[in-house]
Amino acid sequence: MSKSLARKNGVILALDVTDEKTALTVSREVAEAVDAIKIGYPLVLGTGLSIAEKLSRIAPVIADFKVADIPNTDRLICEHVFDAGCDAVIVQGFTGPDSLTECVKTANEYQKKVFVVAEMSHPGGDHFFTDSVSKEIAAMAKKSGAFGIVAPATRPERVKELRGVIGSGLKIISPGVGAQGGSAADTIKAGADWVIVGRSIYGSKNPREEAEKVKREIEKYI
Ligand code: FNU
Repeated sequence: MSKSLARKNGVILALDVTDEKTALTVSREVAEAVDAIKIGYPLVLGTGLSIAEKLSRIAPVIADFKVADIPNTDRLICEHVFDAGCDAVIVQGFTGPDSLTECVKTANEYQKKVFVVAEMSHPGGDHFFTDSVSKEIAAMAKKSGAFGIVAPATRPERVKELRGVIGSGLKIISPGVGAQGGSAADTIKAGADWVIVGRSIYGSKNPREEAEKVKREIEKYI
């Protein structure tokens, strides 16, 4: 039985390492300080999707595949993700309501979760995801019954605004802390439920210590 996401520490590890041994070692080291492990193409293409089941014994796994296709293809992808033991999947919203609805429907059948990217964290991330587009995607995520959205820790003011759009019913997970320059405390204060942290944890000499540091930075705000 795979684990289910619940907030204790407010930190999600972005595990973009590419070999299984490092992935399992880092995950075991930081397990007590994080609430979930986010995996994506780097790790899954490097090791195979079977890594998801192994990691799901350590912590809930979020599959960051930014699913962005027609409804039928999205459903097939989501089925594989959930069959592999993942607790949640990250999908794009720009493909429109029918694609998103199919992802949410599939997740509901498995009693799993969908997060919708509302706005991306990198410098070019607001080029097409303009304020109004992000808000529209967030509103669509709410309407679709998704579990939550992804919003940029590099722009806490956007996290705040998107929280205003979705209200308190949906969760916000925010990447961009550390290596991309975002502050964990500012992101949580702006309304995120979890910060997503990758390189500054798994790339450090002491991942456990780094994860604990992020956890301590936000504990008074969660
Ligand atoms: P780190 N990620 C992101 N920005 O960074 N899924 C987004 O807008 C988004 C994401 C992911 O920078 C990114 O792919 F939608 O090393 C990476 O896995 O801390 C992680 O979040 C950030 O990693």
